[in-house]
Amino acid sequence: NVTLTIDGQKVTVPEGTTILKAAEKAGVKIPTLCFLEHVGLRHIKHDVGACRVCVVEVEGKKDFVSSCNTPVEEGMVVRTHTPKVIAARKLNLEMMLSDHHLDCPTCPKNGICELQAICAELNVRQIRPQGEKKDFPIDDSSPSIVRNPNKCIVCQRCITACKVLQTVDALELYGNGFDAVVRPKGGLPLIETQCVACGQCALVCPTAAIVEKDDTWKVWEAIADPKKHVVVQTAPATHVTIGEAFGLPVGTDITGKMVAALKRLGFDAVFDTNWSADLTIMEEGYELIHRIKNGGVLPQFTSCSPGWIKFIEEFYPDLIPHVSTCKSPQQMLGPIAKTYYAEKKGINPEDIFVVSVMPCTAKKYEAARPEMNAASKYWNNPNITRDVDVVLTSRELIRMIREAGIDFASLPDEPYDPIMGEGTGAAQIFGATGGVMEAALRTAYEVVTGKTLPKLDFEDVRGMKDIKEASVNMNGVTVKVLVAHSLGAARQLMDKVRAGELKDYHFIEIMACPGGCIGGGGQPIPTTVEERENRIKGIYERDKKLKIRKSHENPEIQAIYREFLKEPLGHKSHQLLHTHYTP
Ligand code: HC1
Repeated sequence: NVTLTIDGQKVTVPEGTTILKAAEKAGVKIPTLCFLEHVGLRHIKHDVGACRVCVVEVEGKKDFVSSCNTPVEEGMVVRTHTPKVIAARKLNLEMMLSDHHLDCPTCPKNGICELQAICAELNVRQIRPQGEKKDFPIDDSSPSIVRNPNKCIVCQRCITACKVLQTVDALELYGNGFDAVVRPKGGLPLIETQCVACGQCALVCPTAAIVEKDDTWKVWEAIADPKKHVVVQTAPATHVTIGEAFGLPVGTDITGKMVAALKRLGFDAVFDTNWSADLTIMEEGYELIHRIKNGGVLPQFTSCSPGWIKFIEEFYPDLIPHVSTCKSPQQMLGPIAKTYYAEKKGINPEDIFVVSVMPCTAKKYEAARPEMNAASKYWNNPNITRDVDVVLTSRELIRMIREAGIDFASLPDEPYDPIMGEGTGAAQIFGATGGVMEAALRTAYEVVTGKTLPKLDFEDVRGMKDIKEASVNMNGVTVKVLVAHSLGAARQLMDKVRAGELKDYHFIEIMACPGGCIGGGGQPIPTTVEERENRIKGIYERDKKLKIRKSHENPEIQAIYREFLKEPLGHKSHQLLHTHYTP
């Protein structure tokens, strides 16, 4: 242990503790800006000391030291809030503002900008140094993410998220001093880099230097068009996250309120991606059984997380034959809306406009993939272009609800519309890491054994551990499964698959984001480790509450097989619900 004095108080902390943490223990709050305790997972920290907002005076040292990354020393005497320290912090912030555009009223982060908040907290009222305003071009080359380097304060949180958490490493620090900026590797437009569109950079960016692409205007236009029949689907993770923005506790189940809000926004029908998650389980579960019985490529990998799909295409193309051919639930609902639903309702599929509400920035990229046009091929009609026309992130839906003046927290609960509105508990847990696997096991066990599963909860695959493992005996075969979340964890598993070390495993679930979709790049900010954990709690509580908790027992899924698809992996399923990735 080390004992030091902070603002006159003696504090004893373990060796290696930073001044910032020791001060916290002494009840002293030092302001921070670039510091991030946990980038997505508890073991990934960001303490580069770049912003120098957390500086303190240490007796005997000539210069101020940044408290976030300076370890304590025996006998150290620290002063955190002397007039000199306060003035230094303010000056550091003023330097940051001196070349900033200060277009706060129209900034996408207006009201939730950490730079704005810290300036308010530290009572910054003037900008003495005057620098030349930055003049970088805005990079909107990605369908998911917009980079505005003029708003970059070089905190480098995005670099840690991309390089350490996700091991994608698409961003770099370039230049120095006033000219320093974070940019895509080699100065390329983002779309030309290895970026997988996961949006973890946008979650940690304190300003609007990296944000989701705003597509809300396309949805307003579609709703205003009387010719269009505009339907919307809501992802599993959104059921427990949208409420945060309206003051409800993190993890609150706001399903009924979200449906009510979407109806008030003017959507013609409100459907649930949970319905198509159940459909995915039918197709993916049967695919797994088929691979096991027929000597197919194993382990099978899940395919619903588009950031993960881009990651495997980019870094492990040789392993693509392991990836399930199932499209994601988002991309299953789209073509079904423009075929089965269109037929049942007698609506011209050309007039159907499908909107998704997703926790994920990569879903925008997924929907824009050229092969995601199954309805067009089904009808042989080039006027139908995409299966899913627009993807909104959770944050965009929140903005639309605010724009429409809807008092979200006091809305009544309203039900989804029939045909694609029913979702089971199995589908609900798709939103948390391990959920797709657990849902698949609930169905595969009963299909293979013909017996009722004695216990529905597969606790081993739940929770925030990076890599989880379980095995289930099905008619004498021990089915072995693995689950990983975050692409850094996925990389660990992929290296083992490549080395032939996981040959006796059958199924691997990968979700690109820490915690699964509840921690997606399009979710409400902040998305900290604590938020992720509370959202996961909300997901499993909703699963427990639902009467039907297994995908194959969903009556609307049984209906689509009876009336339209006929059987899992059948002809229509292949036309509409499956795809192939080319190595
Ligand atoms: Fe997900 Fe999925 S669970 S990928 O995380 O399979 O985004 O929520 O919608 O499609 O269902 C996301 C969430 C989501 C799909 C489903």
